[in-house]
Amino acid sequence: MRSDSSDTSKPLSGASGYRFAIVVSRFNDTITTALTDGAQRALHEAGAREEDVEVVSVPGAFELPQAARSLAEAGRCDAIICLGCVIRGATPHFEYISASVAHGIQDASGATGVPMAFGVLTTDTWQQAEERTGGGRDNKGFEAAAAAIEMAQLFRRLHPIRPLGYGPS
Ligand code: INI
Repeated sequence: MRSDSSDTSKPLSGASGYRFAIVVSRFNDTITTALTDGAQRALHEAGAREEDVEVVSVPGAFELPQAARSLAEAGRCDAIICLGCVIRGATPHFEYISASVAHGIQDASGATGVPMAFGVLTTDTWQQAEERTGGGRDNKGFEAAAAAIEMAQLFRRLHPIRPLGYGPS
């Protein structure tokens, strides 16, 4: 078992009765579609019902925190899986987008009380992104969904009297 993430080596379970959103960016869409496939595989394996998984698409990774926060504030889900792919180019654009997405997702989760998993690849090359989006359990979308399932379960244990998808109030 890796020590830095949810354990994806064992079968996933316990996602039935929870609602999830996948927020995915269209930039580098071959990669982000493969991340989405990985996340959906994990949710399905864990028993999430298809109607309890909402997929929302946004233009680029920069927009992920905005959409995730809006979904969380609407009380639509127990956990949100944010998926994107930022590939380093010749300008500092990469640094600005990567940092703002990571901080934005963290802030959105903290402000709303809804767990959000970070499934945003930040790579130097397209090949590195492809290597992380295959059909196995090491697909980063699969891993992000596993983290989201674990956090949804944890938050329900920590806040048993709150309704599903509680907001910040
Ligand atoms: N968005 C990405 O998701 N990945 C990238 O690699 C990327 N690059 O390289 O520019 C990117 N840019 C778009 C950005 O996320 C916003 O959609 C855009 O700036 C409009 O707000």
